Amino acid sequence: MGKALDGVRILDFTHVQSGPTCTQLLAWFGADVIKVEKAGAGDVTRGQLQDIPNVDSLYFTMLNHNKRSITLDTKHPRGKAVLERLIRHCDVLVENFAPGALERMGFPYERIRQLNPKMIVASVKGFGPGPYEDCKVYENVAQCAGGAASTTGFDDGPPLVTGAQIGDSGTGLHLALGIVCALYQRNTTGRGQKVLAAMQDGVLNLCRVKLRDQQRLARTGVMKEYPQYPDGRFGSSVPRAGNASGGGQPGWIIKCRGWQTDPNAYLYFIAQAPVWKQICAVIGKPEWITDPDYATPDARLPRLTQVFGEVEKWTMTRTKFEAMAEFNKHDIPCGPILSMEELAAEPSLRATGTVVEVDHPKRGRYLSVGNPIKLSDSPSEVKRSPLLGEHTREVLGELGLSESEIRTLEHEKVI
Ligand code: CAO
Repeated sequence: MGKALDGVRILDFTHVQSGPTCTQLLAWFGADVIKVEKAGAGDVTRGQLQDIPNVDSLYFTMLNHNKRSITLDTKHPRGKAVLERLIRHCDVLVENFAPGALERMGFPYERIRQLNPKMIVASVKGFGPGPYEDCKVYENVAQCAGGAASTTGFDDGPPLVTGAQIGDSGTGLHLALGIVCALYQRNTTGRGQKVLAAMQDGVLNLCRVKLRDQQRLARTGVMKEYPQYPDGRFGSSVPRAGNASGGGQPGWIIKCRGWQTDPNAYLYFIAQAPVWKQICAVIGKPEWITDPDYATPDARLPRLTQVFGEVEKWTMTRTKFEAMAEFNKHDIPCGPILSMEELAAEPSLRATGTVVEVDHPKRGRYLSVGNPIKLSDSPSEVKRSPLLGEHTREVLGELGLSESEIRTLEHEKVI
């Protein structure tokens, strides 16, 4: 059995994080991803946050698995000629340049379409059409502009960005879906099209529950599952909710044994209504099962602080894993706060390929994430990222360039 995207050729003009996550996903599913990098320089992340001098950084290696790398100066006339061949050769062009860069290079969409009407041209930009469409954007700008930061953190503190790269990797995921849809539609239309995933839009899409809450707040003036209720005040926009669950079942992060010295000795606990009796029994508050102040979800809403306080008294005498094991026996939903150290060592994640060890000729073995999406008939195999220009000659040969043409390009530093 081949791979899901066998035969799909991607001209990968992406750099930094958002675009590379998209093309890495497509490569994991079997597409031939040809990453085009600036001659002599390469993707800027190769040299950023290096942990080993002069060796491709983990930043780069973990975002560019299963790709081939060619170097090409696409502003040089001879480089442009090679790029034209690449456009004819590939199915999809993916880019996340600053707005207008592709046009300045001489390759607006119309020109690409002329060269290859079947080509899908997929872009990540910071913003969609509107007042900010010309702005450069990085991860945290998108988190702030997409509604994540204003709703993250505690009510008495400043907005917070989150560690999950929802602006970059999140938008890369959105773009990958757009590309696969456009490829699917091309099967019937025979035509390519443009695909745009704006980072602000992607973040807002992931923050949709907060847009839901904005409308609830506007209508009712209060959100009873938020920690501000009943003692705090609500303003006109959705406040930061601390660790509240954001769903119909209240939750909070509570301390477990060792929290004084271990920053991750915590558990996320959910006071799920269907298991309220079990919760009361486990934490030693059987009277709450019938007490009208605690017996129903609505009665508990103004008393969530007391509820979580009592649960915490119980969890503080156990490790997060002991507490989880006990709660799980009674179907009570909860989850330990896992550190990166714990995740890196977790055998079940290694077994499923979600965390993989990869060999690299210059850095040796390193740890990476593997494909988080599992297809039963198209399993992903994670291959190391390419060295800068490792496949230039190979790809130019496939494009039909002769040895003397390739030497000329080398001589003129176009590749
Ligand atoms: N040969 C010759 N020139 C090349 C080239 C190649 N192979 N590849 C890229 N270039 C040129 C581009 O044409 C561009 O030139 P001009 O500025 O003259 O048009 C130049 O390199 C730099 O491109 P850039 O503006 O995209 O890069 P930057 O470092 O200044 O900005 C970023 C980076 C990420 C802010 C910007 O690309 C951006 O906003 N992208 C869209 C949003 C996005 O994806 N952000 C997430 C990034 S990850 O946090």
